[in-house]
Amino acid sequence: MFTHAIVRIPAANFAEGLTTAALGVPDFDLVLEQHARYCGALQECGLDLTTLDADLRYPDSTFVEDTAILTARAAILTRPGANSLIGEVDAIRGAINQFFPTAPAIQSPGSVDGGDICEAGEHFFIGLSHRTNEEGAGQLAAHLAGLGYTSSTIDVRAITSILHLKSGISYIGDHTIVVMEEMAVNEAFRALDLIQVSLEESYAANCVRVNNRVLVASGFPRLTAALRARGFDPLILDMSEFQKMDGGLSCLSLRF
Ligand code: CIR
Repeated sequence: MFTHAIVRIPAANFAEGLTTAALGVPDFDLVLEQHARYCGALQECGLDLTTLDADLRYPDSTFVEDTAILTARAAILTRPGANSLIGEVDAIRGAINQFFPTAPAIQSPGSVDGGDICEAGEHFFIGLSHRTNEEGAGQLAAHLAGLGYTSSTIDVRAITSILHLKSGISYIGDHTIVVMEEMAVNEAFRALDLIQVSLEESYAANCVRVNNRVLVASGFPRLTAALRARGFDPLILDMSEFQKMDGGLSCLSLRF
């Protein structure tokens, strides 16, 4: 069970962040509205929120997930793989240290984005992407091993439609993993129950289990129905403006 989450209000220059999506410019009023609804959903799931002020120095800083890996045993600060994001770690360190006073960090030349790290119980899948490199993955695996967790890497560099590992998979508890079609045959998931996301619904593969609910992006009826059929309780959120900046549901909070 999670009890807390850290979120950051989107900055007014949100649209200047990094993106590969060709979905148009985000409407900032709608960004704020969708973010507020997202925060409300976390509270509905029983979480206390630490809400950080908007930070104009970092247009992507509302995507707090990329700055840290929070586990039940300890936190590890990342070193994001895009230059414009690196300073975000110092900007959030104080908030994380309030809950995790000693958090080691990934060191150069290693790079890790939190979006590449998928916790699945005692095991962590570490995505090798254009943001998370082998050195960073190795450092993270060593930290996790020190905490008693196992880990393995999954190379997603050839899957051009996703930014991070978790753009394509989500572990939602109960031995169940939601997986986009391109990754469904991956041996890494053979011990888990799979919910396969169809090609047209790929964006929805980034969903988030928060206590008794699963946050799911709106507009993806097949995945929503598949979750309900397995006994999960989807909480649907409009993510249109975050999708324009390559962001998904998991990116918008650090949950612990
Ligand atoms: C970026 O490119 O870094 C942001 N525009 C999107 C980050 C999304 N983060 C995530 O999936 N964890």
